[in-house]
Amino acid sequence: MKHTESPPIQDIAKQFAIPEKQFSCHPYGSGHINDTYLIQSLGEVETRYLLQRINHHVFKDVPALMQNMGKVTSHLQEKLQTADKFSRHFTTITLLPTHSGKLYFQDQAGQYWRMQHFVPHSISYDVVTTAAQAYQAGKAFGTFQALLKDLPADGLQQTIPDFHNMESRLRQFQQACDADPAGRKGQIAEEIAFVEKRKPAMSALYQQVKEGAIPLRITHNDTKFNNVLLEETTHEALCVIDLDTVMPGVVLYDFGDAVRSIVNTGAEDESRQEKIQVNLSFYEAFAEGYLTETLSFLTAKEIERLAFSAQYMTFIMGLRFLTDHLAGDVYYKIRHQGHNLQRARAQFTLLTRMEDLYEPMKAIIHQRSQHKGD
Ligand code: ADP
Ligand code: GN1
Ligand code: MG
Repeated sequence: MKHTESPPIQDIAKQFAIPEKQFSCHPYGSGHINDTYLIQSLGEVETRYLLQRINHHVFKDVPALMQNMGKVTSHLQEKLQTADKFSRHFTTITLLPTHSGKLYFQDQAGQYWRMQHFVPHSISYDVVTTAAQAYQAGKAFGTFQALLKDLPADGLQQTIPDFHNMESRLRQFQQACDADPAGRKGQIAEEIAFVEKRKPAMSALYQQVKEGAIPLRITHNDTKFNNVLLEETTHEALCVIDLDTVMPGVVLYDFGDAVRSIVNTGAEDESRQEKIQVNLSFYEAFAEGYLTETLSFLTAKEIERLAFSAQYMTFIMGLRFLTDHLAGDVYYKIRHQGHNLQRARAQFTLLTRMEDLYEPMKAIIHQRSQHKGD
């Protein structure tokens, strides 16, 4: 085990094959797991790159993760040259290798780093503000899945095993409750009852996955709205980013997680519960964009469970935040004491709003998938 500190960001950036000699480095983005830095060249023409420190406590096999990412980005690049994608501006992230040709650099402190090109004129948002943005996000995630559908599901390694496995997430929650290492269980009696009540319905969807009724495909597994880059003025979708968790999964995880972040009128960690509502127009726009790109290959079972997948993913995120609160905030970055509990409560409120709107949410999928024959 190495205990030395990491070198300065500037020196790490110099390990990668960027042509410029002088550049600035600034922290960037709002992710909960990795650390991102914007690298801007200081020459006449400004070029931007993103340097990321990969959290190796979360991603235990970084070389395997980077191998996945190499495979996925090459596959996407190849397909984008020939495929009939929705927009000629749609692109993929491009990794920049180190001077020795590797996709990552490991520093003297054991930290892992990677570099990618900054997609020009792009921006990402945490919260959706227009139905057009929701539609673009649907097209982007749908296209992403369509482009990956011929990559065999066993062609990639699991970067986090059992990531959206409900049985294992419930087990981790139970273990955290039993051990209660931070002495916080007493605060969350209401949330424990909330989880208990929903266990059967949530486990039933996971059971379908386990039994193979829902096919395994290559999926993204972290389809928050801020993982789509939009063109900064037109808001046309340009790229799906944050490919750390691209691995075998089911499309329901991607649809559901995207809906979780796209229909929410509040922030993911909103403390004022009345701000958390489901915007059905955003849901409809997202579903329309998504189904336009995926209806040709989704199975009837997948389509049937799309509406519920939003509840599944909102529940599992709330459960994971709550588990981390109990565990003493060991997984997600937090900005203040109780942040994970605040996030969990916001997700559970969002879930109850979705439960109230389940019928219209199902009807929208039904309407939009009418011409599907199987
Ligand atoms: P995290 O895992 O921390 O969420 P991301 O890969 O999503 O990391 O990057 C963090 C932020 O950096 C994104 O939300 C986005 O705004 C920006 N970003 C990431 N990749 C690119 C890229 N290739 N071009 C432009 N911006 C990017
Ligand atoms: C984490 O790194 P970031 O912020 O994109 C998490 C996701 C959660 C998300 C909740 C590897 O994603 O699973 O949905 O926070 N990523 C990992 O905001 O656990
Ligand atoms: Mg991200």
